[in-house]
Amino acid sequence: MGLLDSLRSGLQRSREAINEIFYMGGEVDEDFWEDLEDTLVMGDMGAEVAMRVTDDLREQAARENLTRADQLRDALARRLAAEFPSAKRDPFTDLPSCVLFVGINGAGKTTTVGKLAGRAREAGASCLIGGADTFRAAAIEQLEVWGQRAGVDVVTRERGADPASVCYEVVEEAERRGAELVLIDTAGRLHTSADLMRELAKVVNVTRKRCQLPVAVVLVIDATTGQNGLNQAREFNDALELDGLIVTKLDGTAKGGIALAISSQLGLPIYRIGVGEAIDDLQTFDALDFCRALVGEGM
Ligand SMILES: Nc1nc2c(ncn2[C@@H]2O[C@H](COP(=O)(O)OP(=O)(O)OP(=O)(O)O)[C@@H](O)[C@H]2O)c(=O)[nH]1
Ligand SMILES: [Mg+2]
Repeated sequence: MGLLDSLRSGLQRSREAINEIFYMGGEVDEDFWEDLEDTLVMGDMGAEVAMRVTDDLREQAARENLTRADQLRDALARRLAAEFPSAKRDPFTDLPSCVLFVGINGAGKTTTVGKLAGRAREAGASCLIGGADTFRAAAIEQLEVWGQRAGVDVVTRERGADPASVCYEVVEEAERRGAELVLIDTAGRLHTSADLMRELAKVVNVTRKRCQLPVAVVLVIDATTGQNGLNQAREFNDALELDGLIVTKLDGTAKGGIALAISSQLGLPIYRIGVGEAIDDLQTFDALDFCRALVGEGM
């Protein structure tokens, strides 16, 4: 299955709901607009985005005299795509760079670090992985397995070590080696845990201060989290001033709309999307491709 296909099948739930309104009667009437707005809200996009997009599309339909629903499908995809802010800088290709991965437990941070290290290695960039998850049992081993798979060295310390000092050492080692891309994995934590968020802020501050490479802080978010994802992202952003997002598990039964809600409401670009558990299951985010997969391209 191609990458776009796995995204398409992952976004099936959203697409089926949207398909329904596009095929109900085929006519664009008052019911159509109401159903469209409701469907977008149900797809986790958030009421604000849903309303704004529906209003704009309604204006476009009037202006261009579009009366059949099927004429509006691509316009909807384009309008949704316009909600995503684009990245000023891609921290994984605009090198040198140091990236810290943060997020709640199980979001896919470690896996994403492994996938990105594999890409960097393939592209011939000198990459180093830092393991600042000294908290969870077996976290270091898991990261080392990914390092081996990707062919990239992992710098870490023993379990229980202070994560901020691990980052300090990772950055020092990266400088010694002249690494162009440093990927630092951190321990998962709930956005509601004040102590752990403070600890993470310290990790970020130390790295930003100590590192001479441009530092990006990336929130890894599981697309299947639904509406709670927006609260999560807001808390992480308030505490750490995020640079951007990576949305994982878009191959699952995700509705996908949460990616749009977070990116658009917090003004954060999506750098990559995860579409599976294997090393190659990572895609560069393309807003229009994503929205076409979300909306469907007609039959
Ligand atoms: N289907 C799918 N599974 C994924 C994806 N990314 C990660 N996973 C799976 O999600 C689970 C958790 O991934 P991890 O990378 O360990 O997540 P983490 O954020 O590092 O977790 P903690 O370190 O415990 O906070 C693993 O089983 C991964 O294989 C993805 O894009 N698609
Ligand atoms: Mg992890």
